[in-house]
Amino acid sequence: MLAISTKTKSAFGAGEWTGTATNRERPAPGAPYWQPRVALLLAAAAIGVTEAKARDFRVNMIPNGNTFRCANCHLSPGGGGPRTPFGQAVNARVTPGGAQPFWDAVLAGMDSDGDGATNGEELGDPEGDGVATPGVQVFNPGSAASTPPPPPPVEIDAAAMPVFGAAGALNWDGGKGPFLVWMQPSLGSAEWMPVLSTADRTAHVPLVGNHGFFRVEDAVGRTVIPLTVWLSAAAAGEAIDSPGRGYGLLALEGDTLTYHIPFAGLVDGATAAHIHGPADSATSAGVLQPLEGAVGVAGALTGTAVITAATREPLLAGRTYVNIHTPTHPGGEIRGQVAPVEWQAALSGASQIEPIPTSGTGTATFQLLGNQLFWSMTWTDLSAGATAAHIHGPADASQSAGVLVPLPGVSGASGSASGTATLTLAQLLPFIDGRTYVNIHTPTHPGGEIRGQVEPAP
Ligand SMILES: [Ca+2]
Ligand SMILES: [Ca+2]
Repeated sequence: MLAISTKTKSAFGAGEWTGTATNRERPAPGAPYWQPRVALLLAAAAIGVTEAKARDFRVNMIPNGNTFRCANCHLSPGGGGPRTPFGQAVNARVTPGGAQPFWDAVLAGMDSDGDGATNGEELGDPEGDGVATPGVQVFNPGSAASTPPPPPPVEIDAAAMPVFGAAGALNWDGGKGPFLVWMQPSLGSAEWMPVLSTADRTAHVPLVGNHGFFRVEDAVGRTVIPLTVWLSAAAAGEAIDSPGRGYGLLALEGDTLTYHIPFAGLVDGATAAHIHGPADSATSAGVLQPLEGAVGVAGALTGTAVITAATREPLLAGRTYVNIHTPTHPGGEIRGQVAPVEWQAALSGASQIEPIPTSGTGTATFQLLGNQLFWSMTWTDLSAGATAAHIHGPADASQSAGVLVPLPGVSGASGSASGTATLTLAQLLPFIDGRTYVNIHTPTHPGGEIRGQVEPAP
């Protein structure tokens, strides 16, 4: 009796190349044709095992590989032969018959078949971490004929845009993200300025000048960091008597800084404007970057500049300021500290000046636009229900200070709260200087159970 059996992994295509050939009846003498027939079967089985192993275990090494099986990588749905573009990309990452892992974020981020959807999006694992998103429809990353439908267009819900002081909360639907928010600096201008990039479908945006004109672009792989500046004569010096003011947006993409900073009320026509630094709000420093548009008693600083690392670092840390100079006030008639829009604080008992043993933790996030502060906070496992929460300052991480900005609505041992506050200059400047902290108070620890210094978000 002769048996031919091919062992396969459980993932092996069911029945494919698997089987047993048994010679039950020996042909009668004079008809010995069975031997070459069995030899042929043996050869077929051997080839089958080699090729099928190369294919089939790889099917299981990509997320949802079983949906299209061999057709992910081969033009022939049964496998073998010429490879699809995705199959070529896989082939370039493995040795013949090798079992090394090849699915990762890089392969997931490629669009091998050029149909506009990444391999990861088609296979339901956009991040390429090997964990497929449950319940998503799977498409073939090797075939442009199999492709996800385009995402619905982005629609901004302007009617629902709440406006708080100098800023608004923009909401939109549709698209697939990440998104790039644009602003038209002046009505009638053809120019648009990038504001920020985000994976969310909501953003706090500045309302500078006399109108707000925004658009949202979908599926943009750009990183734009928003910054804000709020200028006043009071910030330039106590001795300066001027109704001058300004409010603007700066956006940093790589080393390219775009800015639009309307100003008004100067007692004299502006002669120059610069970004100065590194300096906190109480000190002065030299020029890091001249700004265009310093003309007249009212106008707008508008332009684009390529900045150096020596400017970028303090800019992102809140350690630069914009100064507008006039003949009457050559040292600067109005001044404003440039601040990142995004801030955060991580709260713990260990961060209290006298460390508090507690399992309570919390996080706070902030968006600062001009003098408008949006805050959002979550906390868990406090020893008792929270009685109050505040931003305290001015103080560094080793100091205590009085209440600077109340954060109302914080109660319970765990929970979340959010709100917005319009800051005075005395509240705004220590915040940008990094000299404030969030404190949550409980009956057990009335002086504060968990605390965290407010810092620019990374
Ligand atoms: Ca694709
Ligand atoms: Ca495809």
